[in-house]
Amino acid sequence: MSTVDYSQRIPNNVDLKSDRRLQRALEAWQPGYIEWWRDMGPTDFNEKDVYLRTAISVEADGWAHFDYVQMPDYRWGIFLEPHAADRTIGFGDHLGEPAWQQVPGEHRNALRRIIVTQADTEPASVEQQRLLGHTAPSLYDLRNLFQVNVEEGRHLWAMVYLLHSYFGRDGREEADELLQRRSGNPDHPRILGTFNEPCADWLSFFCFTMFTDRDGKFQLLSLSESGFDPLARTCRFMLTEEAHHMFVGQTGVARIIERTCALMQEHPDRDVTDFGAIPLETIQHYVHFWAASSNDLFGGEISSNASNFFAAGIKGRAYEQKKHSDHMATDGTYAMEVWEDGRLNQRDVPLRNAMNEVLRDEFITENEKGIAYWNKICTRHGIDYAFTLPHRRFNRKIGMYSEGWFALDGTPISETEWLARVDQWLPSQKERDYVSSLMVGCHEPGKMASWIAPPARGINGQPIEVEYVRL
Ligand code: BYC
Ligand code: FE
Ligand code: FE
Repeated sequence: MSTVDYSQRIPNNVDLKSDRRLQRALEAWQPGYIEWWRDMGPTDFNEKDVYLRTAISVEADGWAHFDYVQMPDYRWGIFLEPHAADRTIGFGDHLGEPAWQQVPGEHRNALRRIIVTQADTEPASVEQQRLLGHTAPSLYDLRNLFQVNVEEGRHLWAMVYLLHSYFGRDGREEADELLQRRSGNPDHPRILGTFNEPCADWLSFFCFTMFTDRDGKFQLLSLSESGFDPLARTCRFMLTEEAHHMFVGQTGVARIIERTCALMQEHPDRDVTDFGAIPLETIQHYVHFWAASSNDLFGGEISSNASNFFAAGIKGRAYEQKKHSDHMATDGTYAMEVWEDGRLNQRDVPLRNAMNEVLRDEFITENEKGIAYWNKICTRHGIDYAFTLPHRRFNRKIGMYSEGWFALDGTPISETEWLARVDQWLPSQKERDYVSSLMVGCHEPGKMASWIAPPARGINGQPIEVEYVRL
């Protein structure tokens, strides 16, 4: 079961051919997907050969195969981690009961909503990134962009498989809708805020894969614990692909910092913009924007939805089994600074209602590690600069802190003060213009744009100079 059957129109390890109805439904959805990819994916590169990895098994060791592929021919498929026969529900009110192999009627709507929300982000990100190919800083980066794009496409397939298999007619309707919403379209937008934000330059792209894909990681971790077994197994395999997306973000920003610091060290009296590099402050401002927007993706701090999802056993905490011992979470509380009547008050919130905040904590802790790694680059070059994350209250659009104004360090401020200082915190128009002026494609094998250092190594043990995309 762990080997993927590539003889089928839809590659899979779920023995799709034994379920004719489902196979036909998915094959009927497939042309719409390809049409969407051709319209809304990296349109101008569909005829190019790209050095891509494709999943060929779900085993941890050696699941990937690398070869040159034209993206519309990528073998998008359905891969679930193997089924564990005696798996039980690991948290919430159904703790210890056998995991569900079918959707329980009473949780059907909640599950569908979660799956649709997860699904919606995948094509949204491809839409957001669709024009970046033209301005890639190297062929190495161009290839990584496309790798991320095809895998986000596969993540959509993973969720559509669940909708088609387990949700009948309304699942099929939702699957169709997923190809109709459009990132940033005011009349028919994607569901979650961050996925409607423009991602038009590579600094944004690297911040997006650093922070927004990391939200993906933590949402997938919490869904991997789900009592609905097919969802858990699907998400576990998606996580293996997610690691590369965050690598792209973490190392992408690191290479920009590396380039800037090297120039600052070499030319202490000059401005790095003289050399077409990006000032550290500008990078920091982009970090503020994308980290804050990605904080929103965890939802409200106090959430009855989150409590219901946990109680129902459909969405757990990250590493629920490994890290936690009380899987009921009925007695615990979470100490939180609650924003009410224009003031922050310390309150103990019932733990189940704070599950979004618990997950956001994990996210922030991991982001801090990424920031520390970037700061080592500054130190290594003797540059006195330290990147920081914005406080979780900063620039929020979702949750209770969206009702106030908060400085970078989380201090409540007035709207007037916010307006006076926002350009010191978020990318100003001038900074955006400068960054976008640097966005010219650098498409010669082995060459890098002026604002980014080369990667430490190439893809799959290959040299950096390989023609990763044949243009
Ligand atoms: N923007 O109780 P609340 C990824 C809505 S990323 C707009 O606060 P809840 C990827 C919420 O839906 C991972 N609306 O939140 C990354 C609710 O709406 P309704 C994606 C938002 O429900 C990069 C209302 O506000 N996966 O995979 O506990 C590239 C109040 O709800 C936002 C998931 O998100 C927002 N930011 O939880 C590619 C997992 N936040 O019902 C891919 C599935 C909240 O009042 N989703 N709202 O109309 C969930 O588990 C939950 O829906 C959320 C929010 C975590 C999103
Ligand atoms: Fe994804
Ligand atoms: Fe991703």
